[in-house]
Amino acid sequence: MGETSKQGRTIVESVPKTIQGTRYLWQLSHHDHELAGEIGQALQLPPLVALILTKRQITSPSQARDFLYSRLENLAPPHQLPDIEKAVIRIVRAIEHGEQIVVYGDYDVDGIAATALLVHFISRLAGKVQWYLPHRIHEGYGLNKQALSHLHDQGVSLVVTVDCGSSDHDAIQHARELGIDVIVTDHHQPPRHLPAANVLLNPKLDQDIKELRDLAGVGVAFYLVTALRTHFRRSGRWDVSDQPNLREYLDWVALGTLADMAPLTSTNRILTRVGLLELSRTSRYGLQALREVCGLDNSQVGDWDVLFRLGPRLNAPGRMGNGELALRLLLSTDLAEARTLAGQVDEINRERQVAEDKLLAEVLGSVEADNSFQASSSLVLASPGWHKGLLGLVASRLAERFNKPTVLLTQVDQVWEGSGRSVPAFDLHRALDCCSEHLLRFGGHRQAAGLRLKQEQLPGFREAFESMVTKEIPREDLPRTLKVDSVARLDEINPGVMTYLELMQPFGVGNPEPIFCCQDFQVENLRILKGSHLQLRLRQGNTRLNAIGFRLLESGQAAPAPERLLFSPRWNYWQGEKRLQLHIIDYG
Ligand SMILES: [Mn+2]
Repeated sequence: MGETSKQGRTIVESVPKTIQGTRYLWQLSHHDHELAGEIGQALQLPPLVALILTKRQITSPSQARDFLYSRLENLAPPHQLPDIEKAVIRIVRAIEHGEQIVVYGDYDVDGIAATALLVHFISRLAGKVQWYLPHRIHEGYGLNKQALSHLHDQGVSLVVTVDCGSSDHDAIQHARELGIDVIVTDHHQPPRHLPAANVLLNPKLDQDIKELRDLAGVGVAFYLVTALRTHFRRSGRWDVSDQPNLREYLDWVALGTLADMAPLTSTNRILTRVGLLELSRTSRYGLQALREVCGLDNSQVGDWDVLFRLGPRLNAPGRMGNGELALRLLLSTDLAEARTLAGQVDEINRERQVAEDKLLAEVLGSVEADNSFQASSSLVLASPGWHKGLLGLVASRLAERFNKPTVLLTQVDQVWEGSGRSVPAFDLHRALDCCSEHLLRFGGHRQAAGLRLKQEQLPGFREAFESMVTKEIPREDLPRTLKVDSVARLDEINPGVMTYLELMQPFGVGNPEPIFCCQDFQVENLRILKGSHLQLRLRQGNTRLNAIGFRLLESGQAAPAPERLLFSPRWNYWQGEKRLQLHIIDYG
């Protein structure tokens, strides 16, 4: 079967529907040629681009137009979030009466970005505001009574949380008894029984909020700031012309939303798209200095850069204990200070990498030493000495490696605390909810969660969790599959197509980077770099392209002779030049 494209070329489809590659089972999904033709014609798109759009839940030319060209003006309005007006009124009262306000955040990138955003905006309104980040090891995630007592002693009368608070019943009750008002702004799944905060601002509280449901913590903070601005504009504080331009905050919103792996659809897609442009030309000293240590000072910042360069560095101080350094970097108003802070953050990130590799090796040793894990559907491991801040990172590497939902626990003050990471098919938060009789506390999302339990609960939890996973994921080892968007010829991967693929960015959760399969090429040159990276020079007809696959080979492996490649095309920036390059995901 073949398809004749508009240019009269043929996209060859003489490949089977599934192909076993070296690492993955490749699944070539069904093409809706009719819809792709309709979209391609209406928007004047290359056939390959139109085809990919049909595989991103787009069912009409107008949806395709919104997807490719959506703008800030298309954002859903703040009042869709229930009780946002209540939160605004309480914050305005605090600002006008000179009350001491505290923004209580979290130590990850989302939490830090959200804290920076709200603190910055309230200061701009001349509010008396300070921030509080809990210490990851000594205090842990969320609000705690001791911190609130301390804030009360300092004369704080209003606490506004960002990226946390939904499950902190006791601490919030304690704050209220002390006379502190609490506004919770959060995006984590709220529990069935809600805490007694003065206001709860969480898009997941209302099933009907479709467009805002997936906001990250920083996204919720951004919407609160938008509503505050509207209030002050209406009350005559600013004309439309001199009100603060909230677009300037979208660099922080993009950082937090991407790093938190929030789905990049709907509102998040617009916020991160514009936010990445803001990040690429940011005037904030902290982000400029951070880009410098990442070697990104002269290039456009993309989704990939946030996930693998900027994000890990901002996360590192919080993982190792105290996120304060990263927050001070974001808020820095002095370039020399920002550079010093960025250097420190970079150094802590290096320490984090070393510690993470060491912990991974130790956990892998435990997995291999215990035969029962081979037959199990899940991995639940506990050891008293493990570094709490690194458990999530290592759990996600194990989940990926073994294709099993993974929970790692360490001992803190006589209880077990830890992190879980899931595989795509399994809802971790729901599973923990079902096992909650064996837990003291838990919270999180479908793919990632935190939990706490007592020593005597551990065996019961392990058993209940394993049986939940076994029920939903068949025990026999499922091959890891990847959905292929389309077969492509090398001459179809050209700058014109790349322009449209760039319009489809940012890629990530909810909007995967397009994956193509190609075959019938000649390998003109093959090199193995550092024992595990594969570099190829490909030729098909008159088209030549470079391809690179990072960590694709086992060390010491002989050079492969790939007949088919699975890849994503990307621009490679090197010494001021921009070159098209195929990123190899797998070969067969
Ligand atoms: Mn978050």
